[in-house]
Amino acid sequence: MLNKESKWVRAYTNIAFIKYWGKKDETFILPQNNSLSLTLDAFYTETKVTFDSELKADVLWLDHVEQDEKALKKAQVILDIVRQKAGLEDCAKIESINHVPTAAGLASSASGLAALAGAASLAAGLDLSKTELSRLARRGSGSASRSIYGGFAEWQQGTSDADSFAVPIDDADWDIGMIFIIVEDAQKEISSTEGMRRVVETSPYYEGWLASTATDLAAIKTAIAEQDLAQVGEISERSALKMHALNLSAHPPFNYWTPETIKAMQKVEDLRAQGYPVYLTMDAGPNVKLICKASQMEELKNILLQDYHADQLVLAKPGPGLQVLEDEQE
Ligand code: 2P0
Repeated sequence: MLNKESKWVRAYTNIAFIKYWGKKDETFILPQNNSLSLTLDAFYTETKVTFDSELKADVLWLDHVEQDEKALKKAQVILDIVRQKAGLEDCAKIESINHVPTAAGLASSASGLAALAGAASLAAGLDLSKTELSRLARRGSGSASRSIYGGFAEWQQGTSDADSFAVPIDDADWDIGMIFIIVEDAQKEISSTEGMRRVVETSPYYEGWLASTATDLAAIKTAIAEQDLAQVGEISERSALKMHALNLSAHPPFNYWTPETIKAMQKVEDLRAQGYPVYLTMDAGPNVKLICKASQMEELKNILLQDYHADQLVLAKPGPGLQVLEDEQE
């Protein structure tokens, strides 16, 4: 047991290069396949937890606004595990600030739940290893398991709660970056949880997804070790497009794209035709992310400014893992 410390903890978001798209167990959030992501420096969440015997219920303040019970639900899964581990009964106040460079509404459950796992365990006096933090973050949101680490991390699916966690793969201290093209900031209509469920239950292609993802994962780990951007990009693009193909093949079918998504996808092809090593990835929403050389991001941004406003373009480099901040925030 450490002292109980209410400190701000920062976690950066991550974007998957090999996607997590399906659960084996919804309660413990055990995935159907291993996934692999890059933690990025452009988006992060800072969170502080205070356990307080005076409180009558858990409360969550996000960006200085008190949230309703629905927003608290994922957070309470983590709080309850921490309380049980620490033998605590007090309710908690969670204060959380999302740092997003534009008004793009890109709040991320990955950074949010990873920061909460760090802050809640610290506030309860638990001294958790990174592996334990990754397992704890996973219970809030699968992708959060990967944001414990900087650079490339792989979430190993494991067989149970005990062995499903992320491990660091590479610090990504080489020439790789990401450009976010924000085509829309609206909330998605079909949550990741619902989308994954529908795909696992109904897509006739799901077995193909699982078999080919194992191949993609092995290939991308080799490409990362060789710092081979073209291979990393090609494999990532393939993984993202297959994930979106699963959605189209579900019953009933769904997709996250808008006409602007397709235009941005076309733009990536145009840039590639011009000789730039640029590859796309997309998640459970309409925005398109470009995997590219960090050293070419400014040049690429200048080209993209012909079609997009500056506030639609966010440049990101590899980011660090979970950090405990020593200074009082805000
Ligand atoms: C990923 N996504 O690997 C995939 C690709 C979105 C597309 O993980 O249900 O918030 O809380 O475990 O982690 C987003 O879903 O889902 C996600 P839950 P999560 O990044």
